[in-house]
Amino acid sequence: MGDSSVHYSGALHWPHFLWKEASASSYRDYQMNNEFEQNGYLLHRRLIDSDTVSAWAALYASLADPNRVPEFNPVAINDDRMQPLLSLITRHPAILDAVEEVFGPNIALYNQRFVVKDAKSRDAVFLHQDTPYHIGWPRKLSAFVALSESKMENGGLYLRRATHIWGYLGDAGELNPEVLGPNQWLNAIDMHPGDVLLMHSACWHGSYAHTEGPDRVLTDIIYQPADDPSGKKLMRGTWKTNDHIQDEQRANMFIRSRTSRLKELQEQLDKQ
Ligand SMILES: O=C(O)CCC(=O)C(=O)O
Repeated sequence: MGDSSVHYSGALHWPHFLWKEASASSYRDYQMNNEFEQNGYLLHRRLIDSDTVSAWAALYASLADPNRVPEFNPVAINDDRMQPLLSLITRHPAILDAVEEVFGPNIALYNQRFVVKDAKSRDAVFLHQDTPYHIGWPRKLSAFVALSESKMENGGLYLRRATHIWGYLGDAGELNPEVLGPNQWLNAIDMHPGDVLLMHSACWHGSYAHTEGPDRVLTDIIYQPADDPSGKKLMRGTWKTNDHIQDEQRANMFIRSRTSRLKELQEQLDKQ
């Protein structure tokens, strides 16, 4: 993908002047918010204790369907039988605490699913951002909770630092890393069970092909501030909007769109 160097994730060290004036109690929030805002992501090592994550992984394995028919996005798994497990993970206090450090006390859920590299989805996922696929406001983040090892060999994620700053790019699809500057370096994220990666939805990211090792199992839980009408469920604090977009409204938002036009054109081609 035109990336010449790979930087592995690690703790960021802030210049002393940035934090020495912060009081002891505010230092942690201050640092974490800045790290997320500046980089577009934040990795929490071992946020979930090993007993809990082992239980989640065992539940996932018991529910996983080896004969699943991959959807348009082959890594995405969010069928009905996964929903109770996803809902359990989604409300874990340590994850909500981490999200609170970014978005503040009023947090809503936008979407929950697993993203998995299993026998049905071994391919790489190209460099993209998620914002064009969402409705509502762009201030959203994905919480990738590792239920398995996740590294380059088994299809791990990589991110391009500080790309979220460019916001929504006006179209959806494969992004060109050649346009990025030296501060937008590639970070291959090596995760262990219980690690949680928070990623701004506008951050450019992709994943490697699974070539060896265990199936890679991550959640992709999208949280957002509770003032966004596209939120599905309040997770913490109070709603800060009286307006809530209903599923039916969401499904019928467009009379005609780029997507509906593409479908029409495809149908015409299929008839020929
Ligand atoms: O799970 C992966 O490997 C990448 C998933 C992803 O980025 C997406 O579906 O938007």
